[in-house]
Order: sequence, then structure tokens, then C-alpha cells
Amino acid sequence: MSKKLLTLVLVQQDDRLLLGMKKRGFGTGRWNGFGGKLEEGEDLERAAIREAQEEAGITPLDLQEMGVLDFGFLNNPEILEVHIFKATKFEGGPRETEEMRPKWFKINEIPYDEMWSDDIHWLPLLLDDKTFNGRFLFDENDQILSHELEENL
Ligand code: 6OG
Repeated sequence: MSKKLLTLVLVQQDDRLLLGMKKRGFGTGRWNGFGGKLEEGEDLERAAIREAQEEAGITPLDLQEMGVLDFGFLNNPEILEVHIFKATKFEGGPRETEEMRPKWFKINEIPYDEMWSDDIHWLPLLLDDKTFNGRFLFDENDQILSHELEENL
């Protein structure tokens, strides 16, 4: 079993959340935060900032790590270990890029039915400034087969 490290950045300002519509690659057609794989020699925070710049033209200024989630997929031995960050301040953008179309959503209008199905479980914790750990197993249709989620007290 191998593990791949990824980042995911959510920007929240008061009662709104910035999401991006993924235009290509893994998760195409879903709203999500900004993020991706680490490059050689990068730490998690550096990678999170670079991906937010590349995907939405924003530089997050106050990243806080809120949670770590392991994602497993049936018939795939690779586990994605996604480190989830929150920011409330940023410079630049948001602007559309080849990879993402950013858009602000009211917190009570988050489009969970057009997002990865794990998000409804942990995003409310992040929005509430709670930290968490968990793991999700998906079937071949990206539906959740099983999951565990713990809020860090
Ligand atoms: P690239 O491979 O395009 O980065 N990601 C997930 N995000 C959510 N909300 N749920 C999942 O459940 C996810 N699996 C991966 C991590 C992929 C981006 O998508 C995130 C990265 O930010 C399975 O470089």
C-alpha cells in the first residue's frame, strides 16, 4: 500500500466560501477547494500556497491546517492522504485558470451535491473552526462505502 500526500485549501470570509469548479484532471466537474500533489522538496504549506496560486491566482496569507483525511478507492491500493487547510486572508485573484473556475458561495448555499461526497461530513467542522481526522473508502462510482471521522477535541 502506498500513500500519496496532497493538499486542499478552503478560503472562508465571513459567511462565504470560495470554491473552484475543477475543469480537468482528478475530480473534474466538481466544486472543491484548491490543491494537489507536493513537488520535490516542498513541505505541505508551501505546496498548498503554490497550488492556490496556480489554480485560482490567490496567495493564502493565514493558512491553518484543519484536518487530515485518508481516501481509499476500491481496486486501487494507493491511499490519498489529503491535508486540509483553511485561510481567511489572501492576496491576488480569485481568477479563472485552465484548471479551476473560482466562485464564492454563501455558507448556507454550499453545493454539496456537486462536490465529493465526503465533503458534507467534514466541511461543516472546518467552517466551524474545528479540527478533525478521518478516512473514507469509495466504490468505483465515487460513493462512500465506509468512513470514520473524529473531531479533535
Ligand atoms: P490533483 O490530483 O488534481 O489534486 N481531493 C479530494 N477532495 C475532496 N474534497 N474529496 C476527495 O475525496 C478528494 N480526493 C482528492 C486533493 C486533486 C485535488 O483533489 C483533492 C487535491 O486538492 C476523494 O493535483
